[in-house]
Amino acid sequence: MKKKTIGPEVQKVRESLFASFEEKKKELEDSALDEKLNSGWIDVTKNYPRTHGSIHPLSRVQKRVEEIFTSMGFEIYEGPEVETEWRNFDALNIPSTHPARDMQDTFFINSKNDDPHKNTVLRTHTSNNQIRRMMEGGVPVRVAVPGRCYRNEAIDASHDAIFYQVEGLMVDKGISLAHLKGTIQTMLSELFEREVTIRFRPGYFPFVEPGLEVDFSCLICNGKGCKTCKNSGWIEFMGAGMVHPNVLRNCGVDPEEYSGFAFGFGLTRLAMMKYGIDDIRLLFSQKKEFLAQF
Ligand code: FA5
Repeated sequence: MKKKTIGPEVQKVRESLFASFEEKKKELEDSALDEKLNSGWIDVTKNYPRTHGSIHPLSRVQKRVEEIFTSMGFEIYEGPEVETEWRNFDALNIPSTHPARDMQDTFFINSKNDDPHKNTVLRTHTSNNQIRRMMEGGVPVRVAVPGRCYRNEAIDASHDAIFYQVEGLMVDKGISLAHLKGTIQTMLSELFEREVTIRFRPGYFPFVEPGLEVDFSCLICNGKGCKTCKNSGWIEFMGAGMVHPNVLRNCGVDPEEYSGFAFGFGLTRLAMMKYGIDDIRLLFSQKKEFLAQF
C-alpha cells in the first residue's frame, strides 16, 4: 500500500533530479565553449605587416576591367579553355581551308576527326565565346569575356604561348561602330584614370565586317611621339569590327534584324602598359623581386 503512494513521489523526485543534472551539464558545456572561444580569439581584420603574398598584376587589371565593363551594363562570362575546332574556327567564319587559320598557330588536343565538332583545340582566342554566349543565351547581348588563350608561338619580350585576352560582344537592334568607340574609350579612360582617345584603322579578321585595328593615344608622350609608341603617338591595342552576318547566322540570329560589334584585346599587354612592364616573361617568372612590387 505504502509502495503505491510513495512510488510516484520517488519517480517525480528522480525526474526533477535528472532535469537539473542535464541543465547543469549544458551550462558547464556552454561556459567551457565560451571560454575556449574567448581565449582563442583571432582578430582577422587586424592589419598585420605583410610577410608574403600579393595580388598578381594580371589579376589586378582583370578585376578592374571587369568592374568597368559591369558598370557599363556588360555581363561577365567565362568559357572553357579546351574548345571544339568548330567554335574556335568554323563558326567564326574560318573554315579549315581558310588561310586565316595560319594567323593563329594552334595546339590541337584532338585532330583525328573530319568533323570539326569532334576535334578539340586549346582556344587560340576568346572569340569562341561569341558563339557560346549567343547560342546559349540568344540576343540582345552585352558581354565581356576574360580568359587564358594558347598559341604555339615563338616566345619573346611581347609574345608568350599562354596569354590573356578579353573579348567583348554587343548585339542588339541598331548597334554601330559609334557604340564600339564609346565603350572602348570609356573603358580605357576609366582604367588609366585620364582621358584616352582611340582611333580606328582597317584590319582583317574573318569574323567581322568591316574589320578594324584599334589604337589608343600614347600615355607616355600624350601623342607627341616617343620610344614606347615608336614616334607614332599611338599604341596598337586590339582587333575589332562589326560581327559578320555569317557568324550571326551560325548562332541562329537574323542579321537583317540585329547588328553588333565585337572586339578582343590582350589583357596581358594591357597589364604591361598599366604597370610599365617591358617583358611578358616576367609575368610568369615567379621572381620574388618582381612580384613584391605589386
Ligand atoms: C584576335 O585574337 C581576335 N580574336 C581579336 C578580335 C576579336 C578581332 C573580335 C575582331 C573581333 P589577335 O590575334 O590580333 O586577334 O590578338 C588580339 C590581341 O591578343 C593582340 O593584340 C595581343 O595583345 C594579344 N596577343 C595575341 N597573341 C599574343 C601572344 N602570343 N602573347 C601575348 N599576347 C598576345
